[in-house]
Amino acid sequence: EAKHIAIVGATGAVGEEMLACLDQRAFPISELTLLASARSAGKTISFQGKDIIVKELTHNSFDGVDIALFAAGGSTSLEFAPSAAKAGATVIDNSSAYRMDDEVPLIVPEINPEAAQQASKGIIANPNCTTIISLMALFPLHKKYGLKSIIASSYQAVSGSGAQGIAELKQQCEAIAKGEEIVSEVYPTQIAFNVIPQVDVFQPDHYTKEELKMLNESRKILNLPELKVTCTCVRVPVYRSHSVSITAAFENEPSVEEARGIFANYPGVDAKDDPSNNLFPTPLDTTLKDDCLVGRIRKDKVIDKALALWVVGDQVRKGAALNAVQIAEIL
Ligand code: A2P
Ligand code: 11C
Repeated sequence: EAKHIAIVGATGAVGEEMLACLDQRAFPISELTLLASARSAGKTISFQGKDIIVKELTHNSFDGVDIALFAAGGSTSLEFAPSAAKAGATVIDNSSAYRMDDEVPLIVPEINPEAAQQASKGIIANPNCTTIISLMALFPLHKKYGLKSIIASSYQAVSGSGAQGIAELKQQCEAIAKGEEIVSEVYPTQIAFNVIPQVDVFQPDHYTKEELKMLNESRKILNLPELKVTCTCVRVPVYRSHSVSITAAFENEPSVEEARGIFANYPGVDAKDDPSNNLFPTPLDTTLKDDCLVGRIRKDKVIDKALALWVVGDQVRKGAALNAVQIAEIL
């Protein structure tokens, strides 16, 4: 049965990708409501040959809406998601606002689709992008070997910061090429030709919020409350696709050959791993692609019963928009 879909943040980087995913997956839509801030009200966005006028988000935006996809940041979700749920819509929220709420399922469809039954508040949360991409590689291994711990470093694209992050990298690259002044507003320092070991804000324990999302969200999605996770999240001057370098330790001895086969046979992930031919995935390989790619798979030389690996995924797509649309498909 076709659904009335609303997108909150339709003019943003993730909202735009949600539209592309709905279209490409031929999601059955009876009506499409596009919402953003007052700044965008009146703009038109074309979808499947029709021009749709963007409306300003208000508490009364959700009459008749079946599924509301939220991609306008945490404060907008906190303020407006309850109104959408009250109007009878199921909210799929891309922000971090509700992820750790016990009454809100946190879902990666390839991992825990059954959790969608427990949306008692009418809200389902879409996990953090770095966490989704990491778990797309780790979950199939967990099923086989039993995951015990994760040590990770991320290499995160500027589109993770939305349209403004993309604009800042572009401005800086162009300005540097011309010998002009750079503008740094989104990031604490220059991102072009640099890397910045801070994603999201610092917490009292000197981890950043993004790093703690990897810990807390992985535990919730995998239902492994004792899972150990340590992570350093780094912003890199890449437009799109996050990469994560991971050492994962297991209960049972893993095998490199077997791991490659596991990825080849699991939906949403694939192996691209052939050191003898210099084959490994890079962010450009997954840009605009649905699947996450895993390479550099090897036995870790420090940690027992552990694999080192490199996973890459389009974080605007699988890390955000696609994952949200896949949750809508479960509904
Ligand atoms: P707008 O384009 O009108 O500012 P991004 O993540 O790429 O920065 O996009 C953020 C999205 O969230 C945009 O669509 C933006 O709309 C929307 N947005 C931001 N703040 C609000 C708000 N207070 N109310 C509704 N939409 C908002
Ligand atoms: C980034 N991962 O790349 C962030 C963006 O909790 O989903 C998304 C933040 C989140 O900056």
